[in-house]
Amino acid sequence: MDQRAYGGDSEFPPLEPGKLRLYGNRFCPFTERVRLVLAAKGVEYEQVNIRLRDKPKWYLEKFPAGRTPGLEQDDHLLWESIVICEYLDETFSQNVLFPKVPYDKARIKLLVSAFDPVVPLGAYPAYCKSTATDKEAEEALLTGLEPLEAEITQLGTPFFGGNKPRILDFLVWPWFERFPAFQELSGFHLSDQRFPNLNRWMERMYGQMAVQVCMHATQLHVQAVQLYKDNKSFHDVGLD
Ligand SMILES: N[C@@H](CCC(=O)N[C@@H](CS)C(=O)NCC(=O)O)C(=O)O
Repeated sequence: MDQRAYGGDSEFPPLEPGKLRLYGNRFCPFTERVRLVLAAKGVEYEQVNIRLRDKPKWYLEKFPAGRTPGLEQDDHLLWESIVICEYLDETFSQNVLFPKVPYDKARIKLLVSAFDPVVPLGAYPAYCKSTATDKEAEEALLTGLEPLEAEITQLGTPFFGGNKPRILDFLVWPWFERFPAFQELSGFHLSDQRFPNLNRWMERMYGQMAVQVCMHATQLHVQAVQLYKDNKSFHDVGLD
């Protein structure tokens, strides 16, 4: 994943026939969802990173919405992290991550469709941009995490997926990986009183191979968040 990002005037990097390519960016949590799924399933792929504020023209031609992640293989093009994760889970049969039972699968989709507009697309970016004194942004983020604390408490299992992480663990993890950076920058933390089971879950997730392969160290997230906050380019931080 540690490739420099392609910008507006770059040439399209040729794609070999049959090769699975993930377009993303080193700090995009939605791209990380897909990387976690690929790592958990042991699927080989290449990652091409793109600059989000200076998107390559060829990227916009392939993916008019212009967001990351995007997936390309031969004449197949897919976007939207959950769609891509489900496609990959069905295409590569090893270590199935989505539940087979339709009701269980539907419930996970409901949880994620409630989580995404609140935490990933609302509270988290707002908190990233906020200051240490912005208690309102902090509370919005914490409130958005409560349904997950309720879910893991009710399940009573080590992971959302049971005895090992499965799809819900991987879909929500990228935001949790970034919380220690927030803690360092502004004291944000999940208190044990309010989030006892999510805290234990986080500790277990750090021990998972897929997480270890995909994660950045907290210091790198700290640098990326600081640059994002200052409207500066963060894509290649740590590669210099
Ligand atoms: N719902 C999308 C969200 C993807 C998303 O917002 N990606 C961000 C990067 S982390 C992006 O591409 N932002 C640039 C833009 O919206 O122009 C998904 O799940 O894939």
